[in-house]
Amino acid sequence: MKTIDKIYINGEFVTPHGKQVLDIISPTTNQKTGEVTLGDEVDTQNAVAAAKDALKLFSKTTKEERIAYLEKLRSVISRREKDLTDIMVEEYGGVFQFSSMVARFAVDDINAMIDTLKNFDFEPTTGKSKVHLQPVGVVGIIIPWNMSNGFIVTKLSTAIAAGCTAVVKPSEMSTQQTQVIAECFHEAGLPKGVVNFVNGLGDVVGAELTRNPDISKIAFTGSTGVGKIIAKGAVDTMKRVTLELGGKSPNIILDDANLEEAIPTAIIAAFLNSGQACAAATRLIVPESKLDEVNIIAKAVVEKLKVGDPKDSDTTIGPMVSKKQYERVLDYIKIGQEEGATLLIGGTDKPEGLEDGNFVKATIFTNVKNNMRIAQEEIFGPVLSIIPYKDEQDAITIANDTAYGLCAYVSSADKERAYRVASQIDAGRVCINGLSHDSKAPFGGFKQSGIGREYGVFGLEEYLEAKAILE
Ligand code: TXE
Repeated sequence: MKTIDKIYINGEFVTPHGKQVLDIISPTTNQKTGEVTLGDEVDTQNAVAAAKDALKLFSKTTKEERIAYLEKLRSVISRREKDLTDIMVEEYGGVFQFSSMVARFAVDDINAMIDTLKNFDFEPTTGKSKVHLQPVGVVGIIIPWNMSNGFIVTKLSTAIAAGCTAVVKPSEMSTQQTQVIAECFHEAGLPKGVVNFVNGLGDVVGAELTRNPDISKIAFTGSTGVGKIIAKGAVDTMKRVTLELGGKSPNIILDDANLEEAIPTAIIAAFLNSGQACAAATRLIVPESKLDEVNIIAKAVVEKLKVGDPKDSDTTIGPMVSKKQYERVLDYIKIGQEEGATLLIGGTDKPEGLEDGNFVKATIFTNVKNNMRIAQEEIFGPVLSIIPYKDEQDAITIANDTAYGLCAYVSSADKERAYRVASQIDAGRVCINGLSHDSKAPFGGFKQSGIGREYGVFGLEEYLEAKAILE
């Protein structure tokens, strides 16, 4: 049995003031594997006070000093890559391949931030004036469960680069991962109070961070619904907000694409992190004339995908994080059937031999209309909608006909054509011919996928205030 009974405030692992205890349940077996004691408003206020105090000195550090902290952090995280991977697999059933990639990307992201910082000018001249870019202050970082450590590292390394201090509230479903990541930040030897971690509920710890007047900015990743609550709450004290929210990413297969390559890649992009990813390419938009061919290839690919134990390196789809999430995904599969979409493969039955955990069959609906709920709402599970289009313009119209705009994908044999189509899609990141990651390229959403950008220069500027000094 695991016991998480400490939170990290002012450089120490301390017993929380909060008394509420939550069971930790394995998504693979639905058995209780441990308990976590949650922090409360008092713990949050203590953490904010520590971060506010630490800000006095940390905001004055030189960029060379902050680069040195990030380099130390990089070496600790690199050394603990395996622990970070294993805990993701165990805690929320993240499949091994994906979890190890997230741990590796954490190191890449720190590297990219070090490089960004080296080249960043904190006192640029604009017109006749000198501009001072100074840390925004104490940042409240609120994180979901699905790529918890990756999100924490990206946001905290940016905060540190900017000279900010922070209080992190992870999801109550990722407290074990947070324990490991907090140990990494502790070992990196940052001054006391620069980073603090408080486990707790959204409407307790998250809400306190959102209203606390000593917090200057909230950096949030999570659902669009909670993002709206945070944005409304933050406005009372005029906090800056960056919100990285949900998505319903289109994947346009142009008529010149090699389907034997594009469709298997599209399936991987749809079922990324068992479909529990904001960037998942959940709407596959294909030429009407090639729908039958696409269906045959997609079905054959999914028949070979392994749904099962997330520890196995050949598993593509692991369990849903919780019973609640499992039921939500099944509800959407039923909705798809009621809406009249054709179930190509998968469905609501439990995969054979996996009756105990929160496992869902890899599911594809075809002949989906873009106005169906399964094409408009973020399901957050292994459910893909194949939507036929008439011509290129129709494909772009369908891609943009969504409240979201986080990511998009375009496949074509002709790169220039793919770029031309990409430039017409309303999304913060468009990948051509498959998934890719760039730790310096801006990441964030158009429309209801969010506000602001992360990574590189764009991300760093979100943690800074600009002050013009005129003579
Ligand atoms: O996210 P939530 P969850 C979507 C996805 C998924 C759904 C639920 O559709 O099914 O969100 O996942 C905290 N004030 N995405 O539960 O509920 C909460 O405790 C302040 C998309 O993880 O948005 C947690 O720490 N904070 C997304 C964090 O907000 C509050 C990633 C996220 O919780 C709060 C994950 C409040 N009132 C889920 N209420 C993506 N873009 O990847 C909750 N929280």
